[in-house]
Amino acid sequence: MQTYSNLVNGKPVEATSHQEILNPATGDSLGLAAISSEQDVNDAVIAARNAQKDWSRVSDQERQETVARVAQVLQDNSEYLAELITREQGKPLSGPGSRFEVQACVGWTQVPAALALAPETVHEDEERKDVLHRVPLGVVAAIAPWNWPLMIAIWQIIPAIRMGNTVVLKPSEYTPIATLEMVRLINQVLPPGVLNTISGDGRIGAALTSHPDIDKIMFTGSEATGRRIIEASSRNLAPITLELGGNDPAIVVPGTDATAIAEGLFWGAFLNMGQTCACIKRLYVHENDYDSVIAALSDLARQMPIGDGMNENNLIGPLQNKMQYNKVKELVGDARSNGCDVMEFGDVPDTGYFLPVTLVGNIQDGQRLVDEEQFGPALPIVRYKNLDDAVASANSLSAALGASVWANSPEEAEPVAMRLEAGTVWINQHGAIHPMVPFGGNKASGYGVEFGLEGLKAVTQPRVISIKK
Ligand code: TXE
Repeated sequence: MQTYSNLVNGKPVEATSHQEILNPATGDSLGLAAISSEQDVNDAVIAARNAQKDWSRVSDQERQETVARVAQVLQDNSEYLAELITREQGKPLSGPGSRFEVQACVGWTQVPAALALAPETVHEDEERKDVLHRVPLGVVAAIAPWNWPLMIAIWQIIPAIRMGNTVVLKPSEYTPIATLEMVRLINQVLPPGVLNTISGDGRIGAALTSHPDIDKIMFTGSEATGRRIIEASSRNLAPITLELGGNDPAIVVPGTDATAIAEGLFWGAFLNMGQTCACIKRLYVHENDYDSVIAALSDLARQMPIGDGMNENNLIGPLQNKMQYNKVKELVGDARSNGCDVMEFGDVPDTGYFLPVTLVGNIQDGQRLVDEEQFGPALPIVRYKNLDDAVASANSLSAALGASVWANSPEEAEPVAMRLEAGTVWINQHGAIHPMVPFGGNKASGYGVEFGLEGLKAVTQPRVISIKK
């Protein structure tokens, strides 16, 4: 059986234990992924620390060129990586699936490669000049989740490397293989020690985030783990970028043409089988439009081919893991037992963690499927009587990553959008992230932003050079 190793200082690390990774669509074995020990974590941090001295002295232009070469490696290996993602994570090759994920990795690498943070004169008068420089923090610990395993890892590691930091990355224990392969490939164009990996579950993640020699933590995952990481960081005082998922509301403004928005709403909710931090997780529709929105979404759901994502005709794959599969089933079961209208679509294969595309009507705030993050293909659709109520519902939860407003024109949507509490409020689209546009949560969805110039700043520290004239 093929084994997949961690890479430290540019070399594979011999592991004493491994875990078998299974394809969530078929149950087939994909191979054995290394499990790191605490000693491995320490070795990786030391390697990253040693490499960082030289890497921070490399000229900015050379670092830009190196990161551009990383983008090229991703592009050259895109089909190989996309197939690995589909086999390991489950999202289909086609549609907004694994090929789309790898192209996002390419884009989110090219953009930081082309950006720079120039020194900024923040004050100048006859007596003095003060210039703000952005210098690397040092060693960045990156903890990635399983839903977009390569794309989110790239979001964490590329800005860090671009700005002269080195990285120790831990992929999720559910999806280590594609990430370990991606890191092996891009290490071909990185100096040894700039990007290292460790792997394993939360215990290994905790050993990394509490390591005394870490200077920054990038984390995407659950709120509970985010809180543990904040506590762990008291050991190293590392600043943290925390992306803790959400429970994004979407509001359809009264009188909106349901057929015009149905496709945007559908993929806003069911992208990656709903396993996306910024997916629509609760939909608020005016009582007069409720039937037409459900009809338009049902028409789309009926047409969606579900099955193994290696078959290019399929657009909906399995859930990634049993924990998530059980969680979604439990929340839908709770809605059903409370008398909600559970509408299921699609022929679900009997192997793997497949669930039907599910719309849940006749449901209200306060029910578990509305209030808890389902992170799966089950969308609750809540009727409202007036917009003020919908806005109050949207803002009523502590999660506040994204939100969206849907209307016949952006002008109609914007006043509603301005009232929503979220890191990003989209109009007539949802989850439409872009590598130049800062992205992050408000309230319990975390703090700090990724992407664009703000994302680069987040992996640097300010250093002021103050000159007496
Ligand atoms: O998350 P965890 P899980 C949500 C989603 C899902 C729930 C649980 O609702 O159902 O979280 O998923 C590492 N110190 N999201 O259990 O545990 C872990 O090994 C350091 C939303 O997968 O937060 C993995 O690499 N690291 C989300 C990563 O944290 C620790 C994406 C995420 O796992 C650790 C994923 C510790 N103490 C789940 N404990 C999003 N924001 O998109 C665990 N880890």
